[in-house]
Amino acid sequence: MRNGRVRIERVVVREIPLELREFFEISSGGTQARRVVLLTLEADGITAWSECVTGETPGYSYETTDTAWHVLTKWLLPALVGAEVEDGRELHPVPWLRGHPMARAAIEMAGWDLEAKRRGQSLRQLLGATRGAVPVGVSIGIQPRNEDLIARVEGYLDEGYRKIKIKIKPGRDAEMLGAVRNRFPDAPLMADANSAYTLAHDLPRLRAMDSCNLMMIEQPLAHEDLLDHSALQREIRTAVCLDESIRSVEDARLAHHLGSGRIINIKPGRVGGFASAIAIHDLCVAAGWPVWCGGMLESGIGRAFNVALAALPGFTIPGDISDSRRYWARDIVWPEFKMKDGTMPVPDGPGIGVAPDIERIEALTVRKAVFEG
Ligand code: OSB
Ligand code: MG
Repeated sequence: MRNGRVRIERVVVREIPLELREFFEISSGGTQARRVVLLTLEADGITAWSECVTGETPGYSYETTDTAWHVLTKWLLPALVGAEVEDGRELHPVPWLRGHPMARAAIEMAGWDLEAKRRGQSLRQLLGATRGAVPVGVSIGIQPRNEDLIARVEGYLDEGYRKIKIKIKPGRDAEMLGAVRNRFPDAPLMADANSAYTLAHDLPRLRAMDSCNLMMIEQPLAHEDLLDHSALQREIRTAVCLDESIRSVEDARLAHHLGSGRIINIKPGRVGGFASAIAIHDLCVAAGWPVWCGGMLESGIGRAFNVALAALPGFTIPGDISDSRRYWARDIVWPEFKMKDGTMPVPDGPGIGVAPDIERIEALTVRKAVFEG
């Protein structure tokens, strides 16, 4: 345990390309080649890591790899280097900067890794979470053919995943989900629309999906909407789960007040970091809403944060936290993430509890900015 103030001496942000093993399509578009932004903070002889979860296109959020790079290198990181705090979790440079929660979260979460490593604790311990393993599922991109989708669902169920999330879009929805449900009458299935529908035009389609006995339907309506989701939740039996619409604890309070769903998918990057994610978790526990931890096709570095967060007690629904092998031919951390009996073990080494493969990361780096002082 190191006491006293800690000063951020050096900060490095890098971009590395990382090829997904399989093309991943959501309603707004597809990804094969991820452009992963990694952050390291050096302080007190410790190197803390984090991953910025932005996507390549502004199809999920307005933030992208390039907007995060801009906001980090122009505003956030110059203000971070030289900063001194009592606790790494207090690193919040540039309080006047509006928006850009994913860019800000990268700093905040690196601060959690730093603080955990200073204390010789795992992220899970620093969070006060007690579970040593968390139930997990898998998210399957839109498949053009039902038989390919069914083969994947079958494979993942055989592997032991406890929730199968199927991406949908208009034209690949009710009929397709019905075919999967027919084949797997009791499987824990859900759908994620990534905002592909409107209440005004698509209620009949949404009603058709309502009869597929899904665990939930995630983010059917507009990415910033809460009002229409509230109206929709009154029209269907299936639980509505909010993803894109929840960017802060204030959004979660509104969602509870309006009844805009019954479940929240918490992604720490989307909501600005761990502190915000914990506040949303606590609010949901108090309101009786179950939560689960979503994913953004992270490398093992981002995944380590998700697994630790999901060890909090309100995360009762399996998260979108899958094996490293489900995403990558080879992950950039050691050991890789490997599910056992439908659960992901939570690393218990200091901080993120996995070791980034620094040599490989360095070799893969296509751009890098260094801040010292
Ligand atoms: O909506 O949850 C989503 C990936 C990219 C963008 C949005 C989403 C997703 C996923 C992937 O569903 C989940 C994972 O990382 O396994
Ligand atoms: Mg989603």
